[in-house]
Amino acid sequence: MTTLSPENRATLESQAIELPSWAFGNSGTRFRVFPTPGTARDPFEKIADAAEVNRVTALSPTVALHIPWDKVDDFSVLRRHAEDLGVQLGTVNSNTFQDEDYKFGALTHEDDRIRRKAIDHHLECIDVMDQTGSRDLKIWLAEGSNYPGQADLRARQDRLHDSLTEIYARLSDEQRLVLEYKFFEPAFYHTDVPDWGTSYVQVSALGEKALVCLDTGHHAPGTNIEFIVMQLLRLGKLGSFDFNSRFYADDDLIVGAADPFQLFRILVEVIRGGGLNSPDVAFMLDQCHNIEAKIPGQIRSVLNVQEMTARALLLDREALAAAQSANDVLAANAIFMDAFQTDVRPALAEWRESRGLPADPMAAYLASGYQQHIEADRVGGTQASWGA
Ligand code: PSV
Ligand code: MN
Repeated sequence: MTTLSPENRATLESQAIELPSWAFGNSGTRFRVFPTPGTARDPFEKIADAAEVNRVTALSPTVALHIPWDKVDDFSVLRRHAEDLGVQLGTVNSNTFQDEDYKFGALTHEDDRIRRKAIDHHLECIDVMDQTGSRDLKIWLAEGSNYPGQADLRARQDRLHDSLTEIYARLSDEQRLVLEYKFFEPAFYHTDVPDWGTSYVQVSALGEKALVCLDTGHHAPGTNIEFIVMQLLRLGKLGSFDFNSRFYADDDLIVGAADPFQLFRILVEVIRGGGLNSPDVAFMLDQCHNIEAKIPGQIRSVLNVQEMTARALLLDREALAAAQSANDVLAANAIFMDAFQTDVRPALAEWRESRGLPADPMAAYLASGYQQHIEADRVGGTQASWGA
């Protein structure tokens, strides 16, 4: 059986993967949102569900919020609720994609009134961060156009810069802004932040507290994502990950499910670039569980990241460096594949037990009775949903 060195155990013990509150609400596609028994009905219940994931894995000490989905009267009460359950509130996500006013843009809008409204929404998100103790404001913009000629691409970049400058100015010294890019959807011809280069250009113009967020589902098929990871780490501008996996578009499936090898390659570059357990890089999930049970779906996700991290830590970097400098193509590739092909599951199970955690967190959750409890208990009210 493969064993984990004390050094690798220490690295794995510090690993933290933030959970998205919205993973615990119902979701679906534009065709149908499916309800599931026991789904959380408010942010308090979402956080309780997230805390279950952390209880059996010790991998997810923080939960990201989405505003206004997770708006509550008093965020200090939500914060205490989280802390009582052993977790903390994390990244605050803004939302300018569900308001009628934003049909033609938000931070890029040509109408000053609408742009003002969108900027104010972000300032409100920072007010929330002050109360929750969150460090990061994550901005994803659903802005763009559907038809060539529809929009002045250049003017929109300039307005985006102006809007972001105002939002950035409101951040405290401890807070950061991360700008997420996505090459299409909901706009189909152009989006205003389509790629890492545009995000990099925009955040670089703001200052040190502005960084790029890389969502693994936001690239054209075939994109070499690990190259982007390498480059952003090299530039000191990788602020966070939104992990998920995809077969076709922005599928938001369980990370590591569609392409485990890609996740491995990404984590190899994360480690190579000093991004693992670095305070500068936040690891988050951005997923939806449309048809599978949500809490086990999140457990599976964080375990997938842990497993691939363990495999990436096994990479014999010295041997790899030697093979690379000798231009020994096949030896280098074999060393790389050896690490990827290693089954670390028994070693991880044994290590978990040695720390007083369940060897098999999925089984422990299913045996805990929590699922039965929420299904019986959460009757009535409106189940939380991805906006629908
Ligand atoms: C957009 O597709 C996105 O990746 C952004 O992060 C949003 O906040 C999130 O999905 C909503 O699920
Ligand atoms: Mn995302």
